[in-house]
Amino acid sequence: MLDLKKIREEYISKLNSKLNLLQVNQLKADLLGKNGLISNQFKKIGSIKGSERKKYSSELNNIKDELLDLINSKINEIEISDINEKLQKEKVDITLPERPFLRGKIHPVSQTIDEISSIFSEIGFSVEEGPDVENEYNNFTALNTPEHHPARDMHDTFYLDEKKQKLLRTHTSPVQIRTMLRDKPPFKIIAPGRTYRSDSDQTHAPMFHQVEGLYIDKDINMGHLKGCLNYFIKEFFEVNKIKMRFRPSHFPFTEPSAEVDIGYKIKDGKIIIGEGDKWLEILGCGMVHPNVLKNVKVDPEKFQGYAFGIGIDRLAMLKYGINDLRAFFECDYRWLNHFGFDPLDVPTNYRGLSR
Ligand code: 2NM
Repeated sequence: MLDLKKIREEYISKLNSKLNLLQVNQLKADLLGKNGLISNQFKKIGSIKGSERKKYSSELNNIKDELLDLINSKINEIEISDINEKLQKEKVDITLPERPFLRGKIHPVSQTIDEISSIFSEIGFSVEEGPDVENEYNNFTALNTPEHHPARDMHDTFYLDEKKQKLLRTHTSPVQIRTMLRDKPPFKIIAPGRTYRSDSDQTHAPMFHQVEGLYIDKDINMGHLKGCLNYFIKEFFEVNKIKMRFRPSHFPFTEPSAEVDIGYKIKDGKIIIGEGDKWLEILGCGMVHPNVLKNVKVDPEKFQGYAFGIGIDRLAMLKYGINDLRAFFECDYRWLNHFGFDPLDVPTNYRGLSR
């Protein structure tokens, strides 16, 4: 009994001092573990005689319960104080300003290419791509451009080797050549992408963007070409009516060839497309020359069709009110933030309606 009272007093005093969780658990093990002070007292019970035994075991159980209660409440107390300390230290300051969130913008040229591709895909054109570095056959020879044509001149073309075999494509027509050499007619494709000419001033950049179209099938004529371009221009500029004229022109790869102007006027300093008595040249086109078809092993007696080439950069400038071509390629993020497009915009049919 004396032992029990001593253990009790000693451990109550220990448990009442300032402890951490580890120390409390150590005291618990000292008392109630396999070889603990209290556990060992239980082992003595068998050797105690007569009425003493009952008294002893009841006393032992009381002390065990009392100490265990104290231990548990101590553990509880420490856990609560740990949590409170954490809450105090790791408080979130909801008055802090948010971190800047930078979201990229789609370049107006990329946006315009997406719009053009979408408009032509509505009427059955698929999109083809090819390399920027081309050979002179795909870029010139296959396109019926004679050996001494001025377009082959050093002033226009960036040649990449002495023999003038490798060059930066001067238009995207080589993509049409590649497609026609690879597949069988009919062909109904557009080829958007980067093109290069050694030309640089206020309105020309050495790298610019083009989309060319090609429709080859049985009995395709110039009427189909007019209908297609009329549809495209109306969709692109989001107008219901357009003034359009075809002027005779010349390209080595088409016969007959034409340049297309659209009507416009200036009202309150802003350009209005589709009405007015001024003309704006926007594209070149024509019926694909029989020599081109022969070069890609298509029989011009069986298949014929039209092709066209449109400069994308100026189209983008017209549609989005951008007046300096050079800004397109300066990579100025302030400019891109202003003129760029939100990548998460819901696709529309470009008349502002959700599909
Ligand atoms: C233009 C104007 C007229 C054209 C021709 C071809 C091909 F490969 F089919 F012969 N692709 N693009 C073409 C025709 C391009 O750009 C002003």
